[in-house]
Amino acid sequence: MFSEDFDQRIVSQGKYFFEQIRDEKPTLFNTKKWIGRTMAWVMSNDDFKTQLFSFISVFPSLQTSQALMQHLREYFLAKPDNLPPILRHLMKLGTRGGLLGNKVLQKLIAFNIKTIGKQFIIGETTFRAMLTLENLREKGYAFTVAALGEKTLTKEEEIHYQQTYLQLLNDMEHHKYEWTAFPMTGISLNYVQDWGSAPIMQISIKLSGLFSKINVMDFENSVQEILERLKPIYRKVIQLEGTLTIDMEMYQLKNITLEVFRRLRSDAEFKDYPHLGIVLQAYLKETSEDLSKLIDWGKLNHLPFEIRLVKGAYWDYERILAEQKGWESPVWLQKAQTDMAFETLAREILNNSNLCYFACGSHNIRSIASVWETAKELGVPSSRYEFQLLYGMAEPISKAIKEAGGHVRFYCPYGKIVAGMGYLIRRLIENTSNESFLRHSFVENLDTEVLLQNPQKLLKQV
Ligand code: 2OP
Repeated sequence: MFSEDFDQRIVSQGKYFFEQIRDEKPTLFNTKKWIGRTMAWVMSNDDFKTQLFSFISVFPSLQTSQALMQHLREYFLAKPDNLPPILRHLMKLGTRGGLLGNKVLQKLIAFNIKTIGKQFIIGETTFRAMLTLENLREKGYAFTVAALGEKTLTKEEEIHYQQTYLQLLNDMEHHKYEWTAFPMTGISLNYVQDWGSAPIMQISIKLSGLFSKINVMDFENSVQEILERLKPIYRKVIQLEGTLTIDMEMYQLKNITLEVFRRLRSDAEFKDYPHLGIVLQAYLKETSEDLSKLIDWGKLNHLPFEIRLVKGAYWDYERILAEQKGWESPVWLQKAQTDMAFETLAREILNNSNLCYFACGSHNIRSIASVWETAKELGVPSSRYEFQLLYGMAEPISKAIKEAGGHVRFYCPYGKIVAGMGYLIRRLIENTSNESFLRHSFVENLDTEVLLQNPQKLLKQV
């Protein structure tokens, strides 16, 4: 499958993207901004990083300042030298100054977490969120909105998560005829589809939020419960002529997620509507087989659908869990293996572009350029694929793709920051990871030749 000539085209396209953004830095790594300085600090302190992540994850449950101080001590005071100077100072104040010091410290931490949140979240209220979406559309970017709060524990919270989506869709409905679709070839043909074929109103959802007791040991019941809550949401999406994409979460939930997707797609009520999407994660060893099966299933039943291909956001979790339990790891352990799988899977999907609309979900310019060139080589019409990036992650890259004529959509989380802690931690972990493409590109300024190297070649070298 490997051809030197084709690889050269990928590298050239990648270099072209890099040239377009030579002098730009994502806000995340811009050390003139507070968030950039925080990221730089976190990246340079591995110990602090571990402490910070575990701290942020318990932050929402710390209601009183005493509890907060106790945790701070537990997490940070064991190794005070790891703390940034300002925090060290405040810790002292907190320990000495009693209630007042605690309050100041609590406010400061809450403020810092809010600032990180603002970077990745389009708004804490639907009103704010709508303004951001409008703003994105004015700049030529499409969106898929995801409500935060996937971590539900009770039935009330599950219903609340469902209602949040229904409310969101109601608000989106007000804009249905207000937002003009992005044109396909210079002329806008209709009001409901971008670039000639992609619905404007798009949402993404995590199934675990709809049923907290989701469990493979209770497979059929989990599928039923989820479908029951998901159907009203999908009905509303269809009324808006939109797209619903089902996110992929932890490996344990994968087969339930795929089953819910198939049942919803083939349900008698919905089977004539093609805009239902599923996410596949390239880091899972099983994805290649899952993809083949999905494609066969779609062909057999004449059911076109959409696929967002991503690398996967739960890598550390999957690896550690498998290690603890003594299972074989479900994820590829080397980054290059995932990167290579991504290119192979993308080709497979693009090869079936009549059946599958393809969304390339990556911030890695090598992966993006590879999809770009593969689509060109296979003659896939531009109305059958797009590029998706996370809101707040890699502004220069989205700009480069858009300016080269690519279709760009942002994954846009919205909701209260406390509900988004899991999401924020996943973003912090991936952006400060030693293997992060964005970090390599914009912080360490690695050579483009290295950044654009074929992962297959890289693996051979290893
Ligand atoms: C996540 O929630 C983007 O769905 C991905 O981490």
